[in-house]
Amino acid sequence: MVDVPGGALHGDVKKIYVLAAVMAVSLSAEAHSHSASKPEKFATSYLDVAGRVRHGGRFSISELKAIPSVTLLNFDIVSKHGTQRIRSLKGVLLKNLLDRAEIENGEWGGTKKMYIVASASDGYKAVFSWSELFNSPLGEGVIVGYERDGQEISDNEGKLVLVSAKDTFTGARYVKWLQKVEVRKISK
Ligand SMILES: Nc1nc2c(c(=O)[nH]1)N[C@H]1C(S)=C(S)[C@@H](COP(=O)(O)O)O[C@H]1N2
Ligand SMILES: [Mo]
Repeated sequence: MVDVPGGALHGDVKKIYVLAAVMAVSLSAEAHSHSASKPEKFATSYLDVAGRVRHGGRFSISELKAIPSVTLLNFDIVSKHGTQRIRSLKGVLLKNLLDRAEIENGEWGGTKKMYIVASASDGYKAVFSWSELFNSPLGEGVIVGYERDGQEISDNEGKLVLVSAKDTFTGARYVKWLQKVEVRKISK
């Protein structure tokens, strides 16, 4: 259990620490497993492109398939639990999608203050800076994926996902059940 620093706390205070620790552990266990019990209920079949763009809107999977695709080959989704190998993931480059939607820079240098939030239907979110996507090699590995190894991605993690294949720990920005990408700008 927890190691209370000093160890000289009064008994009741100690009990409160232990209780709080037990609650924290069970809450985080629940947070981690909420999508593990019935993952298919989070399946997504469209993507919203929103925020500071001129032509936002909702893309169905067939609309995404009409955009020139890229296929990422042989990369790993690395997490602290282990590694899953993806042999092939087909989809659309996120920066291509954003170019089509036309980011509104608003002021000189505006894009450099922008970031993109990718959100999933279970509430999971990952952030990219505009510069990472458009001014670094990392951007070539960030795709909205709709087909894995020649097949529709299973509802257990799809049908849409976002991956940043050039990350070190790819698990962190692997967004299962991708639902929305939103362009935002820091306020000052
Ligand atoms: N939508 C969504 N995507 C997510 C997660 C999540 O909870 N929800 N977990 C992330 C984490 S922490 C990791 S390591 C990878 C792989 O998670 P998995 O092993 O549960 O598939 O997916 C990532 N993508
Ligand atoms: Mo993770």
